Amino acid sequence: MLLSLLAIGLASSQPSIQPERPNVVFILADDIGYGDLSCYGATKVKTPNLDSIAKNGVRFTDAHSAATVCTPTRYSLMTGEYSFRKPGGAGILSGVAPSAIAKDQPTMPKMFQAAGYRTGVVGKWHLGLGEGRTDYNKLITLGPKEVGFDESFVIPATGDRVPCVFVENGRVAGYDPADPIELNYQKKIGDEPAGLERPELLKIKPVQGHLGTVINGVSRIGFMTGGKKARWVDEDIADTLTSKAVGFIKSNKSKPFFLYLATHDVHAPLLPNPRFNGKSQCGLRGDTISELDWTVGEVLKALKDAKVDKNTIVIFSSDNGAVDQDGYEDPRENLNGHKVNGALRGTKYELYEGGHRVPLLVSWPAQTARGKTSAAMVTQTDFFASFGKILGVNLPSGANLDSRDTSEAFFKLGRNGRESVVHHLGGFNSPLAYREGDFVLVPKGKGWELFNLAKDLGQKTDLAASMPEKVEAMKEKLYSIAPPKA
Ligand code: NG6
Ligand code: CA
Repeated sequence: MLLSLLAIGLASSQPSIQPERPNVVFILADDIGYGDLSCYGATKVKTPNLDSIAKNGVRFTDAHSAATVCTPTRYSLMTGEYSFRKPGGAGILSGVAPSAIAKDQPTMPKMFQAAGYRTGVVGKWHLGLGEGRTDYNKLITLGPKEVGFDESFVIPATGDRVPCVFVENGRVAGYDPADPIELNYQKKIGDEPAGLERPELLKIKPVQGHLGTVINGVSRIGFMTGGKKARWVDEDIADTLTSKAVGFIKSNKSKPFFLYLATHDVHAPLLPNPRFNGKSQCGLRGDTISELDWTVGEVLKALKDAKVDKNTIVIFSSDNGAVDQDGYEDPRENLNGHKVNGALRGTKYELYEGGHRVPLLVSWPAQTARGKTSAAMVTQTDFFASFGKILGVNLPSGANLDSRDTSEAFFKLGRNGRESVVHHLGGFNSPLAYREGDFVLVPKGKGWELFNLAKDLGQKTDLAASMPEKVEAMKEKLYSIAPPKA
Protein backbone atom coordinates (compact mmCIF):
# COMPACT_ATOMS: atom_id res chain seq x y z
CA MET A 1 0.00 0.00 0.00
CA LEU A 2 2.82 2.41 0.87
CA LEU A 3 4.36 1.73 -2.50
CA SER A 4 1.18 2.55 -4.31
CA LEU A 5 0.76 5.70 -2.24
CA LEU A 6 4.19 6.86 -3.27
CA ALA A 7 3.59 5.85 -6.85
CA ILE A 8 0.94 8.51 -7.28
CA GLY A 9 2.73 10.99 -5.10
CA LEU A 10 0.57 10.75 -2.02
CA ALA A 11 1.91 10.39 1.45
CA SER A 12 0.06 9.08 4.43
CA SER A 13 -0.12 11.81 7.06
CA GLN A 14 -0.52 9.23 9.78
CA PRO A 15 -0.51 5.47 9.88
CA SER A 16 -3.91 4.27 8.79
CA ILE A 17 -5.33 3.17 12.10
CA GLN A 18 -9.02 3.49 11.40
CA PRO A 19 -10.16 -0.13 11.49
CA GLU A 20 -13.34 0.48 9.57
CA ARG A 21 -12.94 3.01 6.85
CA PRO A 22 -16.22 4.03 5.31
CA ASN A 23 -17.34 2.87 1.91
CA VAL A 24 -18.38 5.68 -0.36
CA VAL A 25 -21.20 5.64 -2.88
CA PHE A 26 -21.26 8.87 -4.86
CA ILE A 27 -24.39 9.15 -6.97
CA LEU A 28 -24.19 11.96 -9.49
CA ALA A 29 -27.44 12.48 -11.36
CA ASP A 30 -27.60 14.30 -14.66
CA ASP A 31 -29.42 17.62 -14.99
CA ILE A 32 -31.38 17.29 -11.76
CA GLY A 33 -32.35 20.76 -10.60
CA TYR A 34 -32.74 22.38 -7.21
CA GLY A 35 -36.52 21.92 -7.33
CA ASP A 36 -36.69 18.36 -8.68
CA LEU A 37 -36.83 16.30 -5.47
CA SER A 38 -39.58 16.19 -2.89
CA CYS A 39 -37.08 16.93 -0.12
CA TYR A 40 -36.34 20.19 -1.96
CA GLY A 41 -40.00 21.10 -2.28
CA ALA A 42 -41.22 19.26 -5.39
CA THR A 43 -44.86 18.23 -5.07
CA LYS A 44 -45.73 16.80 -8.48
CA VAL A 45 -43.19 14.01 -8.19
CA LYS A 46 -42.31 11.91 -5.15
CA THR A 47 -38.77 10.86 -4.35
CA PRO A 48 -39.03 8.75 -1.19
CA ASN A 49 -35.69 6.99 -1.59
CA LEU A 50 -33.79 10.19 -2.18
CA ASP A 51 -35.63 11.79 0.70
CA SER A 52 -34.51 8.89 2.90
CA ILE A 53 -30.87 9.92 2.37
CA ALA A 54 -31.84 13.35 3.71
CA LYS A 55 -33.68 11.74 6.64
CA ASN A 56 -30.61 9.68 7.45
CA GLY A 57 -28.21 12.51 6.96
CA VAL A 58 -27.89 16.08 5.82
CA ARG A 59 -29.59 18.06 3.09
CA PHE A 60 -27.55 20.98 1.78
CA THR A 61 -29.18 24.15 0.57
CA ASP A 62 -26.13 25.97 -0.80
CA ALA A 63 -24.19 23.27 -2.68
CA HIS A 64 -22.71 23.81 -6.13
CA SER A 65 -21.51 21.88 -9.12
CA ALA A 66 -18.27 23.29 -10.51
CA ALA A 67 -19.89 24.22 -13.79
CA THR A 68 -23.24 24.62 -15.51
CA VAL A 69 -22.69 21.66 -17.84
CA CYS A 70 -21.50 18.10 -17.47
CA THR A 71 -17.89 17.61 -18.57
CA PRO A 72 -16.27 20.48 -16.64
CA THR A 73 -18.18 19.56 -13.49
CA ARG A 74 -17.04 15.95 -13.73
CA TYR A 75 -13.50 17.05 -14.51
CA SER A 76 -13.42 19.12 -11.32
CA LEU A 77 -14.97 16.35 -9.25
CA MET A 78 -12.38 13.82 -10.43
CA THR A 79 -9.29 16.08 -10.35
CA GLY A 80 -10.11 18.72 -7.74
CA GLU A 81 -9.14 21.36 -10.26
CA TYR A 82 -11.25 24.03 -11.92
CA SER A 83 -11.46 22.94 -15.52
CA PHE A 84 -10.71 26.42 -16.85
CA ARG A 85 -7.13 25.85 -15.72
CA LYS A 86 -6.77 23.00 -18.17
CA PRO A 87 -5.16 24.13 -21.43
CA GLY A 88 -8.03 24.26 -23.89
CA GLY A 89 -10.57 24.02 -21.08
CA ALA A 90 -13.15 21.29 -20.76
CA GLY A 91 -16.40 21.88 -22.59
CA ILE A 92 -19.18 19.44 -23.44
CA LEU A 93 -17.30 16.61 -25.14
CA SER A 94 -18.35 14.57 -28.15
CA GLY A 95 -18.21 10.78 -28.20
CA VAL A 96 -14.86 10.75 -30.01
CA ALA A 97 -13.01 13.25 -27.81
CA PRO A 98 -9.80 12.04 -26.16
CA SER A 99 -9.57 11.89 -22.40
CA ALA A 100 -9.76 15.30 -20.72
CA ILE A 101 -7.77 13.89 -17.82
CA ALA A 102 -4.10 13.09 -18.41
CA LYS A 103 -2.69 9.69 -17.56
CA ASP A 104 -0.41 11.00 -14.83
CA GLN A 105 -2.92 13.43 -13.32
CA PRO A 106 -3.74 12.81 -9.65
CA THR A 107 -7.41 12.01 -9.22
CA MET A 108 -9.87 11.28 -6.45
CA PRO A 109 -10.35 7.63 -7.45
CA LYS A 110 -6.56 7.12 -7.54
CA MET A 111 -6.46 8.48 -4.03
CA PHE A 112 -9.06 5.93 -2.95
CA GLN A 113 -7.05 3.16 -4.64
CA ALA A 114 -3.89 4.25 -2.90
CA ALA A 115 -5.74 4.10 0.41
CA GLY A 116 -6.64 0.46 -0.29
CA TYR A 117 -10.12 0.94 -1.74
CA ARG A 118 -11.69 -0.96 -4.58
CA THR A 119 -13.03 1.62 -7.02
CA GLY A 120 -15.75 1.45 -9.63
CA VAL A 121 -17.60 3.76 -12.00
CA VAL A 122 -20.99 2.94 -13.46
CA GLY A 123 -22.83 5.29 -15.81
CA LYS A 124 -22.14 8.48 -17.64
CA TRP A 125 -18.44 9.16 -18.20
CA HIS A 126 -18.33 12.17 -20.55
CA LEU A 127 -14.67 12.90 -19.81
CA GLY A 128 -13.34 11.68 -23.15
CA LEU A 129 -11.82 8.30 -23.96
CA GLY A 130 -8.46 7.42 -25.48
CA GLU A 131 -5.37 9.38 -26.38
CA GLY A 132 -6.51 10.64 -29.77
CA ARG A 133 -9.83 10.33 -31.53
CA THR A 134 -11.61 7.46 -29.77
CA ASP A 135 -11.64 4.15 -31.64
CA TYR A 136 -14.42 1.95 -30.30
CA ASN A 137 -13.14 -1.09 -32.18
CA LYS A 138 -10.10 -1.41 -29.95
CA LEU A 139 -9.26 -1.57 -26.28
CA ILE A 140 -9.42 2.00 -24.97
CA THR A 141 -6.20 2.64 -23.13
CA LEU A 142 -6.90 6.01 -21.56
CA GLY A 143 -10.20 6.06 -19.73
CA PRO A 144 -11.77 5.13 -16.41
CA LYS A 145 -9.07 2.58 -15.58
CA GLU A 146 -6.22 5.04 -16.08
CA VAL A 147 -8.17 7.70 -14.19
CA GLY A 148 -8.33 5.38 -11.19
CA PHE A 149 -11.27 2.99 -11.49
CA ASP A 150 -10.63 -0.73 -11.06
CA GLU A 151 -13.96 -1.53 -12.68
CA SER A 152 -15.97 0.46 -15.17
CA PHE A 153 -19.19 0.26 -17.12
CA VAL A 154 -19.85 3.55 -18.82
CA ILE A 155 -21.89 5.55 -21.27
CA PRO A 156 -19.03 7.20 -23.21
CA ALA A 157 -20.54 10.68 -23.63
CA THR A 158 -24.29 11.37 -23.25
CA GLY A 159 -27.49 9.49 -23.99
CA ASP A 160 -28.24 11.83 -26.86
CA ARG A 161 -24.83 11.45 -28.50
CA VAL A 162 -23.31 8.62 -30.49
CA PRO A 163 -21.96 6.04 -29.85
CA CYS A 164 -25.05 4.48 -28.24
CA VAL A 165 -23.13 1.64 -26.64
CA PHE A 166 -21.70 0.95 -23.20
CA VAL A 167 -17.97 0.58 -22.64
CA GLU A 168 -17.05 -2.01 -20.04
CA ASN A 169 -13.48 -2.07 -18.76
CA GLY A 170 -12.18 -0.42 -21.92
CA ARG A 171 -14.16 -2.40 -24.49
CA VAL A 172 -17.58 -1.94 -26.06
CA ALA A 173 -19.93 -4.25 -24.17
CA GLY A 174 -21.35 -6.83 -26.58
CA TYR A 175 -18.94 -5.81 -29.35
CA ASP A 176 -19.18 -7.74 -32.59
CA PRO A 177 -15.97 -7.64 -34.69
CA ALA A 178 -18.09 -8.39 -37.76
CA ASP A 179 -19.94 -5.09 -37.28
CA PRO A 180 -17.31 -2.42 -36.56
CA ILE A 181 -18.32 0.95 -35.14
CA GLU A 182 -17.74 4.15 -37.05
CA LEU A 183 -18.65 7.62 -35.91
CA ASN A 184 -18.80 11.00 -37.54
CA TYR A 185 -19.94 14.26 -35.97
CA GLN A 186 -19.65 16.30 -39.16
CA LYS A 187 -21.44 14.38 -41.86
CA LYS A 188 -23.79 11.52 -42.38
CA ILE A 189 -22.28 8.07 -42.73
CA GLY A 190 -24.03 4.78 -43.43
CA ASP A 191 -27.52 4.27 -44.74
CA GLU A 192 -29.57 4.33 -41.57
CA PRO A 193 -32.05 7.21 -41.39
CA ALA A 194 -30.99 10.38 -39.66
CA GLY A 195 -32.78 13.36 -38.12
CA LEU A 196 -36.21 13.99 -39.57
CA GLU A 197 -35.75 11.84 -42.69
CA ARG A 198 -38.20 9.25 -41.40
CA PRO A 199 -40.34 11.09 -38.84
CA GLU A 200 -42.56 8.04 -38.35
CA LEU A 201 -39.59 6.26 -36.71
CA LEU A 202 -39.15 8.89 -34.03
CA LYS A 203 -40.33 8.36 -30.46
CA ILE A 204 -39.37 11.86 -29.54
CA LYS A 205 -39.02 14.89 -31.78
CA PRO A 206 -35.74 16.79 -31.97
CA VAL A 207 -36.05 20.54 -31.69
CA GLN A 208 -32.47 21.56 -32.10
CA GLY A 209 -29.02 20.04 -32.65
CA HIS A 210 -30.11 16.39 -32.75
CA LEU A 211 -30.28 15.51 -36.42
CA GLY A 212 -27.88 12.55 -36.45
CA THR A 213 -28.48 8.82 -36.77
CA VAL A 214 -31.81 7.51 -35.54
CA ILE A 215 -31.13 4.79 -32.97
CA ASN A 216 -33.97 3.19 -31.05
CA GLY A 217 -36.34 5.82 -32.42
CA VAL A 218 -34.21 8.73 -31.24
CA SER A 219 -32.21 11.00 -33.53
CA ARG A 220 -28.85 11.61 -31.86
CA ILE A 221 -26.08 14.16 -31.96
CA GLY A 222 -23.63 12.62 -34.44
CA PHE A 223 -23.75 9.78 -36.93
CA MET A 224 -23.00 6.14 -36.23
CA THR A 225 -22.71 2.94 -38.21
CA GLY A 226 -22.18 -0.59 -36.90
CA GLY A 227 -22.25 -1.92 -33.36
CA LYS A 228 -25.88 -2.90 -33.90
CA LYS A 229 -25.97 -5.69 -31.34
CA ALA A 230 -24.21 -3.56 -28.77
CA ARG A 231 -26.58 -0.59 -28.95
CA TRP A 232 -28.50 0.31 -25.85
CA VAL A 233 -32.24 0.61 -25.53
CA ASP A 234 -32.84 3.93 -23.82
CA GLU A 235 -35.77 2.63 -21.80
CA ASP A 236 -33.49 -0.01 -20.24
CA ILE A 237 -30.48 2.18 -19.41
CA ALA A 238 -31.50 2.78 -15.79
CA ASP A 239 -32.12 -0.93 -15.22
CA THR A 240 -28.73 -1.82 -16.68
CA LEU A 241 -26.82 0.77 -14.69
CA THR A 242 -28.67 -0.10 -11.50
CA SER A 243 -27.87 -3.78 -11.81
CA LYS A 244 -24.19 -3.00 -12.48
CA ALA A 245 -24.04 -0.74 -9.42
CA VAL A 246 -25.77 -3.30 -7.22
CA GLY A 247 -23.43 -6.02 -8.58
CA PHE A 248 -20.41 -3.89 -7.69
CA ILE A 249 -21.63 -3.47 -4.11
CA LYS A 250 -22.35 -7.18 -3.74
CA SER A 251 -19.01 -8.32 -5.03
CA ASN A 252 -16.97 -5.77 -3.08
CA LYS A 253 -18.78 -5.70 0.25
CA SER A 254 -15.87 -7.22 2.15
CA LYS A 255 -13.36 -4.46 1.33
CA PRO A 256 -13.68 -0.71 1.50
CA PHE A 257 -15.05 0.52 -1.81
CA PHE A 258 -15.67 3.73 -3.69
CA LEU A 259 -18.51 3.55 -6.18
CA TYR A 260 -19.18 6.47 -8.50
CA LEU A 261 -22.64 5.97 -9.97
CA ALA A 262 -23.29 8.57 -12.63
CA THR A 263 -26.87 8.12 -13.77
CA HIS A 264 -28.16 8.90 -17.24
CA ASP A 265 -31.36 10.07 -15.58
CA VAL A 266 -32.60 12.72 -16.06
CA HIS A 267 -30.71 13.86 -19.16
CA ALA A 268 -32.42 14.10 -22.52
CA PRO A 269 -33.81 12.06 -24.21
CA LEU A 270 -36.32 11.47 -21.44
CA LEU A 271 -37.26 7.84 -22.04
CA PRO A 272 -37.83 6.13 -18.72
CA ASN A 273 -38.81 2.49 -18.63
CA PRO A 274 -42.54 2.19 -19.40
CA ARG A 275 -43.19 0.96 -15.85
CA PHE A 276 -42.61 4.55 -14.70
CA ASN A 277 -45.06 6.05 -17.16
CA GLY A 278 -47.52 8.21 -15.30
CA LYS A 279 -45.75 7.75 -11.94
CA SER A 280 -45.55 11.50 -11.51
CA GLN A 281 -47.86 14.39 -12.16
CA CYS A 282 -45.32 16.30 -14.19
CA GLY A 283 -44.88 14.38 -17.40
CA LEU A 284 -41.81 12.66 -18.72
CA ARG A 285 -39.44 14.63 -16.56
CA GLY A 286 -41.26 13.59 -13.41
CA ASP A 287 -41.53 9.97 -14.54
CA THR A 288 -37.79 9.94 -15.19
CA ILE A 289 -37.17 11.41 -11.73
CA SER A 290 -39.26 8.52 -10.37
CA GLU A 291 -36.98 6.13 -12.23
CA LEU A 292 -33.93 7.86 -10.74
CA ASP A 293 -35.47 7.54 -7.29
CA TRP A 294 -36.05 3.83 -7.92
CA THR A 295 -32.35 3.42 -8.83
CA VAL A 296 -31.35 5.13 -5.61
CA GLY A 297 -33.69 2.84 -3.67
CA GLU A 298 -32.10 -0.25 -5.21
CA VAL A 299 -28.63 0.97 -4.30
CA LEU A 300 -29.66 1.70 -0.70
CA LYS A 301 -31.23 -1.75 -0.48
CA ALA A 302 -28.07 -3.37 -1.82
CA LEU A 303 -26.06 -1.62 0.90
CA LYS A 304 -28.47 -2.93 3.53
CA ASP A 305 -28.50 -6.44 2.12
CA ALA A 306 -24.71 -6.44 2.12
CA LYS A 307 -24.84 -5.18 5.74
CA VAL A 308 -22.57 -2.25 4.95
CA ASP A 309 -25.19 0.50 5.14
CA LYS A 310 -24.06 1.78 8.56
CA ASN A 311 -20.54 2.47 7.47
CA THR A 312 -21.20 3.73 3.96
CA ILE A 313 -21.23 7.38 3.09
CA VAL A 314 -23.95 7.95 0.51
CA ILE A 315 -23.78 11.15 -1.47
CA PHE A 316 -26.30 12.33 -4.00
CA SER A 317 -25.92 15.38 -6.21
CA SER A 318 -26.31 16.62 -9.77
CA ASP A 319 -23.76 17.62 -12.41
CA ASN A 320 -25.51 20.91 -13.23
CA GLY A 321 -28.84 22.61 -12.82
CA ALA A 322 -31.92 21.71 -14.80
CA VAL A 323 -33.39 23.07 -18.01
CA ASP A 324 -37.01 22.48 -19.02
CA GLN A 325 -36.23 21.28 -22.47
CA ASP A 326 -32.89 20.15 -23.86
CA GLY A 327 -32.80 19.35 -27.56
CA TYR A 328 -35.98 17.28 -27.78
CA GLU A 329 -39.58 18.15 -27.41
CA ASP A 330 -41.28 16.67 -24.37
CA PRO A 331 -44.25 14.99 -26.11
CA ARG A 332 -46.32 15.38 -22.98
CA GLU A 333 -45.21 18.97 -22.38
CA ASN A 334 -46.65 18.48 -19.04
CA LEU A 335 -44.57 19.94 -16.27
CA ASN A 336 -47.87 20.90 -14.68
CA GLY A 337 -46.36 23.67 -12.58
CA HIS A 338 -43.32 21.63 -11.52
CA LYS A 339 -40.38 24.05 -11.17
CA VAL A 340 -37.21 22.20 -12.13
CA ASN A 341 -34.93 24.66 -10.33
CA GLY A 342 -37.36 25.65 -7.60
CA ALA A 343 -37.19 29.34 -6.75
CA LEU A 344 -33.81 29.86 -8.39
CA ARG A 345 -33.20 32.06 -11.40
CA GLY A 346 -31.59 30.55 -14.47
CA THR A 347 -30.95 27.07 -15.84
CA LYS A 348 -28.24 24.71 -17.01
CA TYR A 349 -25.92 26.69 -19.36
CA GLU A 350 -26.31 29.83 -17.22
CA LEU A 351 -24.30 31.31 -14.39
CA TYR A 352 -27.31 32.30 -12.31
CA GLU A 353 -27.91 30.00 -9.33
CA GLY A 354 -30.21 27.70 -11.32
CA GLY A 355 -27.25 26.64 -13.43
CA HIS A 356 -25.08 25.32 -10.61
CA ARG A 357 -26.82 25.35 -7.21
CA VAL A 358 -27.86 21.72 -6.99
CA PRO A 359 -29.32 19.26 -4.53
CA LEU A 360 -26.73 17.63 -2.28
CA LEU A 361 -27.60 14.90 0.20
CA VAL A 362 -24.99 13.27 2.40
CA SER A 363 -25.58 10.43 4.81
CA TRP A 364 -23.13 8.49 6.91
CA PRO A 365 -25.23 6.69 9.51
CA ALA A 366 -22.21 5.78 11.64
CA GLN A 367 -21.21 9.42 12.00
CA THR A 368 -23.58 12.18 10.98
CA ALA A 369 -26.64 13.81 12.35
CA ARG A 370 -29.99 12.69 11.04
CA GLY A 371 -32.53 14.73 9.19
CA LYS A 372 -30.57 17.97 9.35
CA THR A 373 -30.32 20.80 6.89
CA SER A 374 -27.03 22.55 6.28
CA ALA A 375 -26.72 26.04 4.84
CA ALA A 376 -22.92 25.79 4.52
CA MET A 377 -21.70 26.86 1.10
CA VAL A 378 -20.02 23.82 -0.43
CA THR A 379 -18.82 22.72 -3.84
CA GLN A 380 -18.39 19.27 -5.34
CA THR A 381 -14.79 20.15 -6.23
CA ASP A 382 -14.00 19.87 -2.52
CA PHE A 383 -14.87 16.20 -2.16
CA PHE A 384 -11.35 15.23 -3.31
CA ALA A 385 -9.56 17.09 -0.50
CA SER A 386 -12.31 16.28 2.00
CA PHE A 387 -12.03 12.55 1.38
CA GLY A 388 -8.26 12.95 1.62
CA LYS A 389 -8.83 14.24 5.12
CA ILE A 390 -11.13 11.39 6.09
CA LEU A 391 -8.73 8.78 4.70
CA GLY A 392 -5.76 10.45 6.39
CA VAL A 393 -3.96 11.06 3.11
CA ASN A 394 -2.02 14.19 2.22
CA LEU A 395 -2.73 15.53 -1.24
CA PRO A 396 0.21 15.88 -3.60
CA SER A 397 1.47 19.41 -4.13
CA GLY A 398 0.44 20.91 -7.42
CA ALA A 399 -2.52 18.57 -7.63
CA ASN A 400 -6.12 19.49 -7.06
CA LEU A 401 -5.26 23.16 -6.89
CA ASP A 402 -8.79 24.13 -6.15
CA SER A 403 -10.03 21.40 -3.85
CA ARG A 404 -10.32 22.44 -0.19
CA ASP A 405 -10.91 20.28 2.82
CA THR A 406 -14.48 21.05 3.83
CA SER A 407 -15.01 17.64 5.44
CA GLU A 408 -16.39 19.26 8.59
CA ALA A 409 -19.17 20.81 6.53
CA PHE A 410 -19.79 17.71 4.42
CA PHE A 411 -19.70 15.10 7.16
CA LYS A 412 -19.92 16.76 10.58
CA LEU A 413 -22.54 19.45 10.10
CA GLY A 414 -19.85 22.10 10.36
CA ARG A 415 -21.20 25.50 9.47
CA ASN A 416 -18.10 26.66 7.68
CA GLY A 417 -17.92 25.48 4.13
CA ARG A 418 -16.31 27.65 1.51
CA GLU A 419 -15.89 31.38 1.93
CA SER A 420 -15.66 31.84 -1.79
CA VAL A 421 -15.96 29.81 -4.95
CA VAL A 422 -15.70 30.31 -8.71
CA HIS A 423 -18.64 29.16 -10.83
CA HIS A 424 -17.70 28.10 -14.35
CA LEU A 425 -20.00 28.16 -17.33
CA GLY A 426 -17.93 25.43 -18.98
CA GLY A 427 -15.59 25.32 -21.97
CA PHE A 428 -12.50 27.29 -22.84
CA ASN A 429 -12.28 30.92 -21.84
CA SER A 430 -15.93 30.92 -20.95
CA PRO A 431 -17.43 33.30 -18.41
CA LEU A 432 -16.95 32.82 -14.69
CA ALA A 433 -19.02 33.99 -11.76
CA TYR A 434 -17.60 34.60 -8.31
CA ARG A 435 -19.29 33.92 -4.99
CA GLU A 436 -18.06 35.31 -1.73
CA GLY A 437 -20.13 35.11 1.43
CA ASP A 438 -23.67 36.20 0.63
CA PHE A 439 -22.70 37.96 -2.58
CA VAL A 440 -22.31 36.62 -6.08
CA LEU A 441 -20.83 38.47 -9.01
CA VAL A 442 -22.26 37.30 -12.32
CA PRO A 443 -20.90 38.36 -15.70
CA LYS A 444 -23.30 40.09 -18.03
CA GLY A 445 -22.10 41.17 -21.45
CA LYS A 446 -18.97 43.20 -20.77
CA GLY A 447 -20.10 44.08 -17.26
CA TRP A 448 -21.29 42.47 -14.08
CA GLU A 449 -24.36 41.90 -12.00
CA LEU A 450 -24.17 41.65 -8.23
CA PHE A 451 -26.67 39.84 -6.04
CA ASN A 452 -27.07 39.39 -2.31
CA LEU A 453 -28.24 35.79 -2.08
CA ALA A 454 -29.09 36.02 1.62
CA LYS A 455 -31.80 38.54 0.80
CA ASP A 456 -32.47 37.71 -2.81
CA LEU A 457 -32.07 34.02 -3.61
CA GLY A 458 -34.06 34.49 -6.82
CA GLN A 459 -31.51 37.06 -8.07
CA LYS A 460 -34.08 39.70 -8.94
CA THR A 461 -32.24 42.82 -7.76
CA ASP A 462 -28.94 43.71 -9.40
CA LEU A 463 -26.85 45.70 -6.90
CA ALA A 464 -23.89 46.38 -9.20
CA ALA A 465 -24.72 50.03 -9.80
CA SER A 466 -25.27 50.76 -6.12
CA MET A 467 -22.21 48.85 -4.86
CA PRO A 468 -19.43 49.59 -7.38
CA GLU A 469 -16.65 49.10 -4.81
CA LYS A 470 -17.91 45.64 -3.94
CA VAL A 471 -18.01 44.78 -7.65
CA GLU A 472 -14.41 45.99 -8.09
CA ALA A 473 -13.15 44.11 -5.04
CA MET A 474 -14.83 40.86 -6.02
CA LYS A 475 -13.67 41.20 -9.61
CA GLU A 476 -10.07 41.60 -8.43
CA LYS A 477 -10.37 38.50 -6.27
CA LEU A 478 -11.84 36.50 -9.13
CA TYR A 479 -8.99 37.66 -11.39
CA SER A 480 -6.44 36.65 -8.77
CA ILE A 481 -7.80 33.09 -8.97
CA ALA A 482 -8.56 33.08 -12.68
CA PRO A 483 -6.57 35.74 -14.56
CA PRO A 484 -8.57 37.00 -17.53
CA LYS A 485 -7.27 35.58 -20.79
CA ALA A 486 -6.17 37.91 -23.52
C1 NG6 B 1 -25.70 20.30 -25.83
C2 NG6 B 1 -26.95 19.68 -26.42
C3 NG6 B 1 -27.82 19.20 -25.29
C4 NG6 B 1 -27.05 18.31 -24.32
C5 NG6 B 1 -25.81 19.02 -23.85
C6 NG6 B 1 -24.95 18.21 -22.94
C7 NG6 B 1 -27.75 20.73 -28.53
C8 NG6 B 1 -28.55 21.85 -29.10
N1 NG6 B 1 -27.68 20.68 -27.19
O1 NG6 B 1 -24.81 20.66 -26.85
O2 NG6 B 1 -28.94 18.51 -25.80
O3 NG6 B 1 -26.68 17.10 -24.95
O4 NG6 B 1 -25.04 19.40 -24.96
O5 NG6 B 1 -25.50 18.13 -21.68
O6 NG6 B 1 -27.19 19.92 -29.24
S1 NG6 B 1 -24.56 17.77 -20.48
O7 NG6 B 1 -25.43 17.67 -19.33
O8 NG6 B 1 -23.94 16.50 -20.81
O9 NG6 B 1 -23.59 18.84 -20.33
CA1 CA C 1 -25.65 17.34 -17.13
